Amino acid sequence: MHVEDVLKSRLDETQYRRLIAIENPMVHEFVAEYIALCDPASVFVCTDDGADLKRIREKAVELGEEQTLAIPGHTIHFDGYKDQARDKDHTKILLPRGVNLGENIESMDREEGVAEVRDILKNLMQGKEMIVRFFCLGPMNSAFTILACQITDSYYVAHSLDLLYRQGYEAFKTAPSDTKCFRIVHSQGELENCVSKNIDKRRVYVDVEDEIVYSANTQYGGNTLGLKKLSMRLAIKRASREDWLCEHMFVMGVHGPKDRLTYFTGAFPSLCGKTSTSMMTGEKIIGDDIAYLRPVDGEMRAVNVEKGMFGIIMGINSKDDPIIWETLHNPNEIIFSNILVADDRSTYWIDKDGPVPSHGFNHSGPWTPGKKDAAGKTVDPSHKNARFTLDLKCLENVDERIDDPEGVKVGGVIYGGRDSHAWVPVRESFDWVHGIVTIGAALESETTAATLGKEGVPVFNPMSNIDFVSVPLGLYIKNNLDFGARLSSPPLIFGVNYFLTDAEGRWLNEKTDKAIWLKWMELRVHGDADALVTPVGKIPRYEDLRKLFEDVQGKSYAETDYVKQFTVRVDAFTGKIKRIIAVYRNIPDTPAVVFEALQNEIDRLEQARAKHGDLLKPELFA
Ligand code: SPV
Ligand code: MN
Repeated sequence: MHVEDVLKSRLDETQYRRLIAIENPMVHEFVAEYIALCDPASVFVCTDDGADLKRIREKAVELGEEQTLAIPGHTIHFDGYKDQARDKDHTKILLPRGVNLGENIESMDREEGVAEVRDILKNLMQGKEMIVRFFCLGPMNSAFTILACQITDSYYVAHSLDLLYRQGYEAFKTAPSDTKCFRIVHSQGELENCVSKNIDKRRVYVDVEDEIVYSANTQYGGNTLGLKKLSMRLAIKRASREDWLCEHMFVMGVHGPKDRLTYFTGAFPSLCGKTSTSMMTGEKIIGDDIAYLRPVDGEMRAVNVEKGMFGIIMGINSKDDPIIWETLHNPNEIIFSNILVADDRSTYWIDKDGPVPSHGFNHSGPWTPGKKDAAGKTVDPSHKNARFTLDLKCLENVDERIDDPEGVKVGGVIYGGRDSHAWVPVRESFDWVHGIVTIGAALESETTAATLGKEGVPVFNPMSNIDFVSVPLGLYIKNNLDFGARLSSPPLIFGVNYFLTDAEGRWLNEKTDKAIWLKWMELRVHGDADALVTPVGKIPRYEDLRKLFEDVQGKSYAETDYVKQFTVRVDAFTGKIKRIIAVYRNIPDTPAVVFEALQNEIDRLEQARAKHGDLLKPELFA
């Protein structure tokens, strides 16, 4: 293949000029290679210009990939019935021969994978337009910036990318010509009723050596928005080489006394409260999903890799999520996916306020309550993983420093799990190593009714990143440990758990309590609250929480509730730690300090139990 010949013969004059205005040969080769392989009918090189972005939006509607809704700016997109979530079985990291990431990470031989997916991509864009897009991951003109080029034949995907990522055509034009960018090639493949037809040939392969992602025969955002979790795997690998971190974390600002704003990052597995924490009323959001973290002058600095939100819509209601609720009902540019559209073209999803529409359409076609699918199963109005896509700038709580090229200084790192039995609602680690090991690397989430299989089974998910880690897990943990060692003022590390229950299985906390835990963590970062030192870390004093509940929510907080919530349950904690130790025993190259810190925690718990019994009430540590 001769790059110049392919580009000259397949791009019209305008598109050709646009492409070669970027002087990076890597980009030219990438585009030419996939024109030659996928054989599109035409090629559209999209710049950052408003007219180009408008064309993308209009084409998505014209081709039926999106439909307009009652509120101006809102559209709906449907993925195929079996294409509405990440395909974990067919998402693989491609590895050179001899490299092994261990059994927790889906991988396959690189040569085999590339050959297979190239075969699938062959001629897959025939009759369609290839769209070439340029973006910046992280803020522009910053030490954090990574440039990314995505090719897709889906206008829905191209449109979603506009809402989620910072435009990068101009940045590509001015970047040095040898800049190494992330490259993503996606084709939704053959369509039937506007959805990908050949789901059996759905593949998402991530080549972390070459920094290329291949995605075929799928539409769902998590499989096709190459800049999201797919580039995240590339970034984790690059970060591992360059001594920084890419984490599955929100970035938010929490207000303290006298308008002080303290920034936190937070990693929570799905359905553990990540978005609702980052969207806490009265606080500020920078990002809700992916952060790049770098050590700068001894501090941890964080940026949001993205600029938009691809959020789960199930359960969003006016009481618990007032800001998102408001935004979803205003004329903003929003793409809804896999929800119900009523006859008046208003929207409905599982657990939305108000009555269920008596008639409408969703991914299954015309819908009425009680509709059954071919297998006799009731069809919900919306999919459990139905989503909304929007630019964070349309949220009133977006922080003004969202695009700060320096990032923000992180005062605290939060890891949140779903744990009925052990973790107290909030605790602070003794230090960086204790926090990374006994909180971050020990993170688990219990299965819920929203996942398949038995409920309440703890699933190991270190740093909530198990699905995305692209280096051996032991190395990934080591990178996290080393990162803190390079900081002169490392952030504090906290563990939170919004799901603790009593012996009868009743939740011990209200949904709104997390606002108070955030305020307490903010005070701790500045040394403005004391803490009680327990065997598993530092917990709040009753008096400080009582005051916060009173000042922030005007609520009285009973000491009996505090005692129930913050009693350390030795059995449950040691059981959990033993489970985690067993997992790491099977992970090669786990740093020795992981086992030491976990064993020390068990020893502290056992010693306390010998003295005080299984239930360690907070008063023991006062
Ligand atoms: C997640 O599942 O963690 C998401 C959505 O943020 S996806 O893009 O599918 O990864
Ligand atoms: Mn996520």
